[in-house]
Amino acid sequence: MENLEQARQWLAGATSLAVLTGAGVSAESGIPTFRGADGLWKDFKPEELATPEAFARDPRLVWEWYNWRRELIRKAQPNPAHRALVKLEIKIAHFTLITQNVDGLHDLAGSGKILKLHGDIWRMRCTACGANWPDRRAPLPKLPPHCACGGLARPGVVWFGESLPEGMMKEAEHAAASAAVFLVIGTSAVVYPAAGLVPFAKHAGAKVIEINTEPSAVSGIVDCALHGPAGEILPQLL
Ligand code: BJW
Ligand code: ZN
Repeated sequence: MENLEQARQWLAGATSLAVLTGAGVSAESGIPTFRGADGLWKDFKPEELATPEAFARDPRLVWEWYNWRRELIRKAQPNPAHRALVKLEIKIAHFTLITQNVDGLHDLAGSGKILKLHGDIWRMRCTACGANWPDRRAPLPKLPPHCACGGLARPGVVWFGESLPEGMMKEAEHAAASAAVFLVIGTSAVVYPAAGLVPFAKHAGAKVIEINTEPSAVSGIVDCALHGPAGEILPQLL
């Protein structure tokens, strides 16, 4: 049976679905991915900027990267892939959306509960008092931004070496373990613990379907690999 038809059948029969998305799901909205040819900013790799050490060394440089990304994201709109996931949430009784993305495009498309493993680029956190607050300004008027207490503010995201938001991996694992179908979309699946959800779901018995333009680190273990842009493939699965 053709892969697309197989995936369609598994989804049509599923009452529980967990979805893991990565940067590729927002690529067709014009937001660059992290890795690959377009994934670099001024020759820095994400591993060199998305760390607490980089921020401690040069908060302004790290904020310049986030400011640039906030400006790009602010202009972006959800694409057919984000919208197809909203339709799946309406259709399937037990649905969990797990995302590594911080761009907020799943929210904008209308998805309900979203497990944001790596935080939210539209939130700030004070490195001095721990306060956290929303801020949608792009560009920011002054870099680096500060908290009302005078402390240095940082983006409300999860950097390498930092823990994910409390309890969130447990919720994601619960969803992966109880899903009949696990959809993994637009992620290179090299960043942990998020990438570990794929073998976790597979071992728990889910049918794993991948949508990606390229092979990823988990392509070898998925049950069905659909090669192409998420915005074109996902709507065909409904
Ligand atoms: C398309 C497409 C289209 C394009 N359609 N597809 C186990 C083993 C080894 C290492 C570790 C481990 N456990 C933990 C680690 C360390 C580390 C880690 O994973 N390192 C690896 C890189 C080796 N992990 C951590 O540090 C994590 N924390 C943690 O584990 O805490 C516990 C702990 C604490 C202290 C000590 C030890 C443990 C935290 C990870 C945080 C990641 N943060 C970032 C930045 C977030 C904020 C921001 O956005 O600025 O998250 S890094 C960056 O990578 C971002 C992404 O969410 C993440 C994943 O990237 P993603 O989404 O996969 O994007 P790409 O670009 O890689 O891939 C895009 C894909 O789309 C490609 O495949 C394309 O082909 C595809 N595509 N167009 C469909 N149209
Ligand atoms: Zn503060």
